[in-house]
Amino acid sequence: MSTVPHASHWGSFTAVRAADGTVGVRPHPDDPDPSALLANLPVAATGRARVLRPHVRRGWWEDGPGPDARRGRDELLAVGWDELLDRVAAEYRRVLATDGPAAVFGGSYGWASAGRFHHAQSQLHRFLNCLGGATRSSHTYSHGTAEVLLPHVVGSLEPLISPTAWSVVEASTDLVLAVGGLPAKNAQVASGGISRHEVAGRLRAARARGAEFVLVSPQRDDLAAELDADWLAVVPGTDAALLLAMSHVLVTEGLHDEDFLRRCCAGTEEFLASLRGEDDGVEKTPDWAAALTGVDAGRIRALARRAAAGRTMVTLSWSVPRARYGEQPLWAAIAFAALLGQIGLPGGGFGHGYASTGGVGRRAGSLALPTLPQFGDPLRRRIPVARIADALLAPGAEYEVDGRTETYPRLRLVHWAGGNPFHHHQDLQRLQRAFAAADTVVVHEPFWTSTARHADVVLPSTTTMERVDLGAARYDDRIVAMGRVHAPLGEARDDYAALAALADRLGVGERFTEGRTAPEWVEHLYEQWREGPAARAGVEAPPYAEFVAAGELPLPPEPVEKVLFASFRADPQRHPLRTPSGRIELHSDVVAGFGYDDCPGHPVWRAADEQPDAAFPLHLVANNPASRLHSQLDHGATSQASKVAGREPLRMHPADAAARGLVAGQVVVVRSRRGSCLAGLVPSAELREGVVQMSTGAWFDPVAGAQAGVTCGHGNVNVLTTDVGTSRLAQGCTGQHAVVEVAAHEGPRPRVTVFDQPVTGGS
Ligand SMILES: Nc1nc2c(c(=O)[nH]1)N[C@H]1C(S)=C(S)[C@@H](COP(=O)(O)OP(=O)(O)OC[C@H]3O[C@@H](n4cnc5c(=O)[nH]c(N)nc54)[C@H](O)[C@@H]3O)O[C@H]1N2
Ligand SMILES: Nc1nc2c(c(=O)[nH]1)N[C@H]1C(S)=C(S)[C@@H](COP(=O)(O)OP(=O)(O)OC[C@H]3O[C@@H](n4cnc5c(=O)[nH]c(N)nc54)[C@H](O)[C@@H]3O)O[C@H]1N2
Ligand SMILES: [Mo]
Repeated sequence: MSTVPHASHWGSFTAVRAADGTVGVRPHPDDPDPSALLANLPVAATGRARVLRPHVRRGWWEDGPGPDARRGRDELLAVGWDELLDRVAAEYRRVLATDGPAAVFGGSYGWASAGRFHHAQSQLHRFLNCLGGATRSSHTYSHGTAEVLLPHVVGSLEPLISPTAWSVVEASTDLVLAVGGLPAKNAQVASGGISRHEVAGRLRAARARGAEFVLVSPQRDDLAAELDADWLAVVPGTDAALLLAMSHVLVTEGLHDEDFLRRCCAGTEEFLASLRGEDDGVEKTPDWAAALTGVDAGRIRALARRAAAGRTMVTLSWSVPRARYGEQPLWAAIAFAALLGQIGLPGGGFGHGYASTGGVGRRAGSLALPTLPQFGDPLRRRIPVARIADALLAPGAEYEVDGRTETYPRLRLVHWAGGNPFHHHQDLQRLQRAFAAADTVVVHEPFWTSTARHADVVLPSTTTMERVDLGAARYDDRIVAMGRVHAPLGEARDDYAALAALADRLGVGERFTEGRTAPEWVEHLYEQWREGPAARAGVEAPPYAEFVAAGELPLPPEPVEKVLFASFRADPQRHPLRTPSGRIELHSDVVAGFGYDDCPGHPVWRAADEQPDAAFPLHLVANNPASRLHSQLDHGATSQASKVAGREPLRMHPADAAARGLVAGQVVVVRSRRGSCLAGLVPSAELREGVVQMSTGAWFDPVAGAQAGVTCGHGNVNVLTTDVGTSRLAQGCTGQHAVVEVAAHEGPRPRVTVFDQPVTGGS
């Protein structure tokens, strides 16, 4: 038996390897609330669903590169690393010579794994930068809309990167108004690693001190039951209307803070005029909002008064803007908090994404971390991250984003490492058509995800447990010496090694590797950090060998009393925000100047284009899963334990189930205008009636789907969602919502095949 320290996005842990090679996982002893996701890890060492050899799609291997609708259906051939990398290098030379680096798409969005050196995107981006760059993507699926809107409204991303610290909320907030909730399930995870899960404890302590909670969400369990929250079961996509009506109450009842508005806000008059309906003829009263949100007008009034009566923290989850017109609820939440006048006071104001991960609000994260240099992107060509299918399908087409008109490049070679677009993107059948339009798709993956299955070239990657690395994240309180738990399975190689071999063939090998092996790089990054940022910050870090022997390096505690925008509030002249006015912009002349009717110059109410109707009467909430990180390790123990009849569970209010004659555990078919999937039914009174919920991340299984007469036989929600941006402003992801119908599945119930080894041939 051997024990090895290791780190993952959902917690630090000790891997225990038994004599027979099986791997077990023990949570870190310092973790007060370890994540159940740890139990998904052992499957990675078993070989199940692992890519064990390099593979190539027969059509590409035999007929050469080019658009091909067989992608995802063609036979895959197991081939040798060298002959395959020779062909990939030749394809790179061809594409670069004929179309230049903009024809390579290297955005490669995705969470990959923890580990500062082996981080897959960092490796791929460094490789591409050696070759002259590539078309990349801007912003994130997580909070891309905020990344575009917040700079216009508050001049920075601080509300989502480092809002008021949890410790301050715990000590000072009277009322937590949680729009989109503070779901414990999401706080299990923090990008790069998390050694102590603290959010549940913070919330409990705040409650014990006397803080009260109001939950605005279609789902009651978006806030722990022990917090005794009042639940406003809002209709999905209507939060902007609710917040505007609450703002209307503050103003009509004189509960707004005129001094704060005068000193710290700009565009107040335009915003107040729009609440009165002077722009669109609709006064934003509680009665108006009640009809849209499903929340009683009296409760809307009472909530606004309650928020004004004490110290109130308005929080908005990242999910709420991840929907059509998602800019509006975010801007409306900021405007409501501005009217309350508590921004910059301890425990008041607003924050975006508390509990959306376990890192938000945790530490200042001011100490720089060990980082692989990427040389800078010489091309600087970006598309909005969630517009990838548009770009592949419509080269040369114009689109608008954040006041600019841009053109999609002609993308020929798509190169992905560390992401799973056939999980994360919307309308997967459209994504299949988009992938068919590429000349070549190269994917590095440890697992046979659907993205790997839609590639021309599949390069088997190691998992973190097969390599040495540094586990560290901005919000975490230690650096973990991630040890190698077991040898690589099959012919898997580190992404670094695969890219180094490709770089060699393309004449940039020396630049890419700087002559170091992967373990030498890890030591080098640590030592550079130790002698640089750590020494400057007074952190006493031991030499690398000692660090590895100790297994981790605790980082000194940081002051965690941050109050967002405190200095701005105290003196807006001396500490202005980086907006044109230097203040919070309740109306933005810049945004208004773009002339976008789908995102005008101040927060407005916009109904999503697609509303429930006779054919598709149910709102679908397609949110992040409790039992895994996205699609990662969907075949792991915790994720598998959540499945119902072998499918992804669909939760539905018991009354909606009864109306359809559906019972618990039944296999159902979920349909939208885009596609259909199987699911396992879970009736639950935790949902608002008329709303169903299905998590993202079940591996897309079109093979089982075809046998069952649906698009996906397993339950990937993204066959149901719409591939459209939030608005012309942010062009953010809108995957959180769709409208659907659910019925009993009468046809065959094929076994889920997507975790099996694909049927392959030999070359
Ligand atoms: N409908 C809907 N869709 C959504 C969302 C939603 O709310 N609703 N949420 C969106 C959000 S917020 C996000 S962040 C995205 C997440 O989307 P992704 O980040 O793409 O999802 P992951 O499943 O984390 O994909 C990571 C992939 O990297 C692989 N991987 C892990 N380690 C390594 C490695 O070392 N090397 C290589 N080469 N590969 C590795 C994993 O096996 C996995 O396939 O999904 C988005 N999609
Ligand atoms: N266990 C686990 N944790 C994760 C992740 C994971 O995959 N698994 N993913 C991580 C990532 S990348 C991200 S970006 C974050 C995501 O963080 P979020 O985007 O905040 O999380 P979601 O779970 O997608 O949505 C949170 C809740 O919002 C509610 N909601 C949906 N629509 C509406 C609406 O219109 N109005 C209101 N008021 N509420 C609504 C839903 O009930 C849902 O449960 O989570 C991170 N944490
Ligand atoms: Mo995300």
